[in-house]
Amino acid sequence: MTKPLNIGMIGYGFMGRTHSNAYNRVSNFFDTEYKPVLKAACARNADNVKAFAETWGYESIETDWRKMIARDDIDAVDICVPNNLHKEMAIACAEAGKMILCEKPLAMNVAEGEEMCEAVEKAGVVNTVWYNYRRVPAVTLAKQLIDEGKLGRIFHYRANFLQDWTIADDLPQGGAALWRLDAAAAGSGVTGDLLAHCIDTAIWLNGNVTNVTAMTETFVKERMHNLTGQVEPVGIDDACAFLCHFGNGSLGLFESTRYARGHKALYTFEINGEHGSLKWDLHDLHRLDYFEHGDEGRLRGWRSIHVTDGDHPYMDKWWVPGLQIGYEHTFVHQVADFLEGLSTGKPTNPTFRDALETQKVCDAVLSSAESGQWADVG
Ligand code: SOE
Repeated sequence: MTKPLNIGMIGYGFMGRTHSNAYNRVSNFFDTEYKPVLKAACARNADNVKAFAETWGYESIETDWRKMIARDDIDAVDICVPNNLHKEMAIACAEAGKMILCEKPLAMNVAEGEEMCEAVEKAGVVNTVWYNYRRVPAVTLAKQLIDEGKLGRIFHYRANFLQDWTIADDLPQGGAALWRLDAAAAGSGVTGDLLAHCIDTAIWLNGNVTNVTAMTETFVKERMHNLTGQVEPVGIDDACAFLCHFGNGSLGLFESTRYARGHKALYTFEINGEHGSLKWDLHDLHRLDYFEHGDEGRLRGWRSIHVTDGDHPYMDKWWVPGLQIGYEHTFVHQVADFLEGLSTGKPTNPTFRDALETQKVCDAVLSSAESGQWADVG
């Protein structure tokens, strides 16, 4: 007998679509006790949210998020709005006793994130943050191999997230799809938007970051603001690079930019350990490259594991061995784990508290870039 989990979605942008798709698909593939029901979608623009609700199958709409979270027929709220709205909504949801699935990054900064953690912990509500790349099967496999000790002592962690969509200097900032360029809505640029993904994965795979030294650049200094109609200074970082130490003694090197012409979403990482190394690339997301020093010398070399077999993470739930899945499935996996967590009582990682660790690194990165000094994390 399945039990309904009534979802209230706030927002209808790119992430609203990825999450709605996941709620719709999950029960076709994962056998969970709870089953999501798309109860209500909420946004200020009634026509737009109505169209969104019809496309994805939401039963009703609301134009006032406070009204939606007060509804008795909503169990869990999905916060899919710009970063500057996360805190207020999450705290109100916690006070209303709703479960929360919050889009990344957790908050605008650590201070906000702390308040959010306190609110969910005080209310005892189930919570998670959508750092979806943890649930690419190849990335989850990397986690398994590291936890089994296959790499031994880790020396280096390297990650990049490269895009090229903001190079044009006549691209406006602010409003609808362009809020990521507006510091007031996003908090930061590539640091909170893209490096946050790299940091989340890195902490998950390699443990905590202790200190950082960073540089940022804003290549286009002024852009027209869609909400004011004025040309205004750009407050976000267009590019960011940082070095760091991890608590386990390894060294980290991270770079992100929206000015790497030719790269659309090139998220890569490489980890070098005493006994082996791992490499992963989002553009080829179903492969994990693995080098094992213990292999017989004549045969030693990088092997490219096609992570599509039944004994690979999540893959027994999909098609037959050898057939790939993709980006949208990472969100399905997060919903599946969330539903499983409701049955087992096990929190779905990353919780707000886990995601606060990423926020601490982001804040340290931005503070180091500003001061020109090394910054301690947290
Ligand atoms: C930005 O372009 C963006 O959509 C991020 O906001 C997402 O978190 C990332 O996964 C892909 O790129």
